[in-house]
Amino acid sequence: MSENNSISGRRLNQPISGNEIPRFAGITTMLRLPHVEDPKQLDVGFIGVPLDIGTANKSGTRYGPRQIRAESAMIRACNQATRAAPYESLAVGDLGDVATNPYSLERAVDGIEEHFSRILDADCIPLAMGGDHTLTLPILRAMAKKHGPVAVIHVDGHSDTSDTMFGERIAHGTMFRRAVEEKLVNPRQVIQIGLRGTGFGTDDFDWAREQGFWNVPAERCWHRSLDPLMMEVRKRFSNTPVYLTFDIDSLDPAFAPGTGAIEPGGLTTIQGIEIIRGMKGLNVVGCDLVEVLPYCDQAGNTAGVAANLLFEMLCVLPGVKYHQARDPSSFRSDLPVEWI
Ligand SMILES: [Mn+2]
Repeated sequence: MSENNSISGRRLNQPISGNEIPRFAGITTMLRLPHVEDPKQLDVGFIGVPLDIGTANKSGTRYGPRQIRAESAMIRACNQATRAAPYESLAVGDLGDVATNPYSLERAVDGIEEHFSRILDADCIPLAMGGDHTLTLPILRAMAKKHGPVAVIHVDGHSDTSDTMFGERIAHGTMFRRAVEEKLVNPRQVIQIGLRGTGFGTDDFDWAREQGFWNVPAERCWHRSLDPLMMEVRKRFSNTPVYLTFDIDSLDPAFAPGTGAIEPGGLTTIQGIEIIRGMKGLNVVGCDLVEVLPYCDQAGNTAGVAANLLFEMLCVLPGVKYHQARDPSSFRSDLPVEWI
């Protein structure tokens, strides 16, 4: 195996550097990685899922993947804070989009499951870009076929455990109830972080709690670091395949206004990063980032934050190479260590 190959023997790809072709030029792919058709060539693949017909209110998340790709052009190859260098050990690429049926949610959902089953059969870890949150249900169906029931870290402003919406069983607020009914998840290994907002009743979140979900409301996260929470998550979710689903509306609308169901009092961007970095060491088998709505995202911040969170997800996948941190005293010994 040459040093240009990943640990699995696949060819390593490098994103196009901003010093080679300007960031505003070239064909737009996720993180300026090559567009690859065949998942067998990749350890990790980004997949766009342009879907919005599961949405209850503002539509337009079908344009989310394209906007995330556009804003991802700013992201460089290495993680300076954690010293992760994902492209040095994993073959990563952009697998393009699922051809979602724009007229039938049921058919779109079936098509997404089939698409992700093919990717999982190729032993490629999927990082999905939405798209409305409905897309997580077919991905969990594909995951359960491959891995059995998975543990889920669900970061969201909402529980998405309604029985029906407008009488429909498949919608962007019902996925996790279906996932329990279909035994795609072990309810005692589902954590929901960031839930808040008004309810149809005062007990909307109780069904999930009754199933055994670990429900961490946004209010429990206010004014504090989520590092200790993630330490507990790592203890409970070790030795099991873990799936991360990150709804961008988990973040406060101050940080991520470009989404269709905003709720004030949400997580900070910093807390979102803490959650993802806190997953390092878990057996992460896939992730998604959903509900980016470009027409409400006037400055592109929401898509830019989403792209960076997806990069952070890439950096905690099994097999990522981390460089050794430098000893702070090697820079200047008389500086206070906690501030450098
Ligand atoms: Mn959601």
